[in-house]
Parts: sequence; structure tokens; C-alpha cells
Amino acid sequence: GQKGESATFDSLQRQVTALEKNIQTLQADISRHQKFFSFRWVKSVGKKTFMSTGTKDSFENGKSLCTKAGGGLACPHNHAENTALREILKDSEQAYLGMSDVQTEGKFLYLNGRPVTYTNWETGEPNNDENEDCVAMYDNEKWNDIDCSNSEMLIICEF
Ligand code: 291
Ligand code: CA
Repeated sequence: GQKGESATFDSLQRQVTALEKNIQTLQADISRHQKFFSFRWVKSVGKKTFMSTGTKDSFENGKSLCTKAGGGLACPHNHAENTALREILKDSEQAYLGMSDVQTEGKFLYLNGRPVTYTNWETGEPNNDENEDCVAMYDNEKWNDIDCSNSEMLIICEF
């Protein structure tokens, strides 16, 4: 009868309301995890933390992304930092480093202008092949000088 139908309707309405609440909670959780996973590429070494959003970009965009986030493009200052940085790279990925020799050819400077004190060049590098002022790390941990506008590479920041 009518009473039974109305009871069924009430029960359904309660279920829908409960489901809506569950969906809201899930949406909040997903949004939280999306933010978290965009920074899942994290390695700490000493006082330094390397962090990547996992996205590839140009040198210039990478530089500004890291700066805006309150850090800088990754520049390993010793072997331990270099190895930690390598661990963020997937096979055959490359990452820009926070240094260049755009001012004086052959003189690599950190982006704060100080001379580079630690290097891990690949054999035969830097070769300035067709004028290369930026530096990228290969997945073998070695460095290569590269055209700053060459390609989009994994952006890793340091904090
Ligand atoms: C060769 C070498 C490097 C040079 C590179 C770039 C393109 O390596 O001559 O010294 O920097 O070409 O011209 O390299 C990339 N990574 O796009 C090729 C090895 C990957
Ligand atoms: Ca090169």
C-alpha cells in the first residue's frame, strides 16, 4: 500500500544521502592524494631534499617552477647528492641541473652565480656540441652539457 511505498522511499532517500556523504569524503581523499602523489618523487640527503612533480619541462620553466615553489633547480654538490638525484630518474629519463655556462663558455656556474665545485661528467663531456650551455643528468648518474632549449626533461627541484 501507500504506507509501504513511502517507507521504501524514505529508506532510499536515507541511503542516497549516506552515499552522497561517502562520495564527498572520497572526493576529498582523492584530492588530498593527488596533491601528495604529485610530489611522490622525493629523496632526502643530508639537509637537502630533492623533489619532482614528475613532469617534464624546459630549462626555463623548470627554473621558475622550482623558484616559485621556494626552492631551486636541483644541483648536486657531492656524490651522495648526485646518487640521491639519480634515484628520482626513471630508466632513460634525463633531468636538468641548476647550472649553466651561458655567461662564459666552459665555466659552469650554479644559478646563484657561484662556480660549480662538484661535477660528474660523462666521458667526453662537456663537449659544447653546437653550443650547449645547460646540463642534464643521464639515468647512469653522469652529466652531459645540453642545449637549454633542447627538449623537455624531468624537472627536479631542491629544497
Ligand atoms: C650526443 C653527444 C652529447 C650531446 C647530445 C645532444 C643531444 O649525445 O654529442 O654531447 O649533448 O648528443 O646533441 O642529446 C640529447 N640527450 O638529446 C647523445 C646521447 C644521448
Ligand atoms: Ca654535450
